[in-house]
Amino acid sequence: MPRFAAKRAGIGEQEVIMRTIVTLLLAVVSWSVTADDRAEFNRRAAAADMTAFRQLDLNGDGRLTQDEAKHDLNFGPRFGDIDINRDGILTPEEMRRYIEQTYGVSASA
Ligand SMILES: [Ca+2]
Ligand SMILES: [Ca+2]
Repeated sequence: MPRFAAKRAGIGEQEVIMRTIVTLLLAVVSWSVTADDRAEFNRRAAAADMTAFRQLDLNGDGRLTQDEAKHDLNFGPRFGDIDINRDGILTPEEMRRYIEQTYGVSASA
C-alpha cells in the first residue's frame, strides 16, 4: 500500500512536471509566433515604404522632395522624420537609415 501511494505520488509529480513543460513550451511557441508576426510586419512595412519612395519620385531622379511627398497621407507626415539633414530632400541613403532605425531591417533600394 505505501508503495502504491508512493507510485501514485510519483505519477502526480511527473504530471505536474509535464504540465509545466507543456505550459512553458506553449509560452515559447506563442512568443516566437508573436516575434515572427512582428518581424513579418516590419519587413512588409519596410518594403511598402521603399515602394512608396520609388512611386512618389515623380521626376525619377531617385530623390524625393517635399513637393513630391506632400500629397501622400502615409508618407508626407513622416517626411521630417526621414529627412535626417533637413534639406527638404529625401535621398535613398536617408530612406535606408530611416527603415533600419524604424523597422530594424535592412532596406534594399
Ligand atoms: Ca524626385
Ligand atoms: Ca535630406
